[in-house]
Amino acid sequence: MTPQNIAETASVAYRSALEVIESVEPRIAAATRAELTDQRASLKLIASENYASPAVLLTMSSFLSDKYAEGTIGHRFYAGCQNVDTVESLAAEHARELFGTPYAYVQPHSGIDANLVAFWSILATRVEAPALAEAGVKGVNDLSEDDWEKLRARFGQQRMLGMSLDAGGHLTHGFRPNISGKMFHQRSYGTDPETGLLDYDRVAAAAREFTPLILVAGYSAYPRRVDFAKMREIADEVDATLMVDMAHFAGLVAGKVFTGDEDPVPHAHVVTTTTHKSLRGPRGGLVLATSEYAEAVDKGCPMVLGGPLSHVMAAKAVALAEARRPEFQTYATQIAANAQSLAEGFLKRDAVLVTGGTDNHLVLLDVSAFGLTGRQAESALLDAGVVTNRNSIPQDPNGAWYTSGIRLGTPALTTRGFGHDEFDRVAELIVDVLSQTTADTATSGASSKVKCTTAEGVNDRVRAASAELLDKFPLYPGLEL
Ligand code: DSN
Repeated sequence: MTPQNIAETASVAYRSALEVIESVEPRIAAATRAELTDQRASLKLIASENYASPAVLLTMSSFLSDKYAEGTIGHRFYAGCQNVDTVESLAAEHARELFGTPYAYVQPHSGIDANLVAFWSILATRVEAPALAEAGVKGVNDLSEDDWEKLRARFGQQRMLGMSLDAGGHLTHGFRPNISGKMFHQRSYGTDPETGLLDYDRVAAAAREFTPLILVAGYSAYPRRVDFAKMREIADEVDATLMVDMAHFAGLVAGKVFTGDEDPVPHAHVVTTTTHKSLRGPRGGLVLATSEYAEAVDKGCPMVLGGPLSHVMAAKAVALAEARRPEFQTYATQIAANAQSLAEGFLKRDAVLVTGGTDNHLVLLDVSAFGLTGRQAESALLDAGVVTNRNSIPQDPNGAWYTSGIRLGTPALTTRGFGHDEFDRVAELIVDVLSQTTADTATSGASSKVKCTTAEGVNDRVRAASAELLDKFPLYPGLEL
């Protein structure tokens, strides 16, 4: 099918679907239409968002949703799962081929779920299996009450080392507000206070001192690449399992922008990701593992996960098939090139970037240089039609709620077709808004970190300029609701 045929056929499919939905709950049909209108009209710079293809989106709207299929391929707790087996096998095969890994598990419903499966697989392999062997039994039901209590105590003693939140790490890497922080004793490694860059000697020193069971690498707000070969050396030295959460940059791995030591798959024992960020698939997660951990990962449902979302696994298969096409490599290369253009656009306008730039898909702008908190910058930009999210910067004086940074990513607008000139213009528009926004100093306490005012006329000017850019690169061109 040509792109034009696809758009026309998808238009018919969406219009028909919305008419059916409208007959039951018109407000849902209206909100769905409004979401497309809003997404079409805004500059989407949230680093973790993207636009999936009509093929991916349509795949999720199917009868596969109605089937229960707890268990794994060929080994389900329900009868009649032959089609789900086909779907899950295809998604796993595409993932294995795309990432060059012996084993892929495509059931996780999200990134958090994928990480929970990974944590469980490491605990099962490194804590539970040796305890069962020591006791000379096959399963936990065969353990005596005493041995069971000892095993439970051993689970509670395990340690995890991950990147600190303000350096760009993720909440699920052992932080207290997340279940991972309650499961593990946690310590974090930060970045060099001068450069903002990962310092592998510091990571190694922290690993030697803390001797974690799990060394977590990966980030959601670090604008640089990671040397996973070095991280593996550190893990091996302290007998830790290296787990990489590549949720943010999976598209750059799939698209062969990150290769060699920057590709986590050959180096990590377990790799997790979401499928909807730079990978441009449906919302969901997946886990890749070496054969040592595969058996435990395969028991993710019902150990950690509820019944698989078969319609979403089908959409993962479609998205992964797309990511195996040569044009996905072009797309991934453009994501990184566009992040460079965005960073250069800021730097030439004297804005301050954490680490001084980027070499992945995101840029972290320090908005304290504009006299604003991240919260103020986020809302000022939103008023001008620029969708971003606030984010902590290293040693952030404003904490994780108000923050001093704005995180900006290029995957979504690259999907629309933006290139160097457009991202330079985006930097110009953002600097235009932020340099003409002032914090509301008349207020005190929390309000002083929230309230701000943008000079008259700026928002209208920026909205008009954005509309001009967006009109050149329509979202889902030809798709009419
Ligand atoms: N919510 C994702 C992000 O924005 O980075 C990660 O959880």
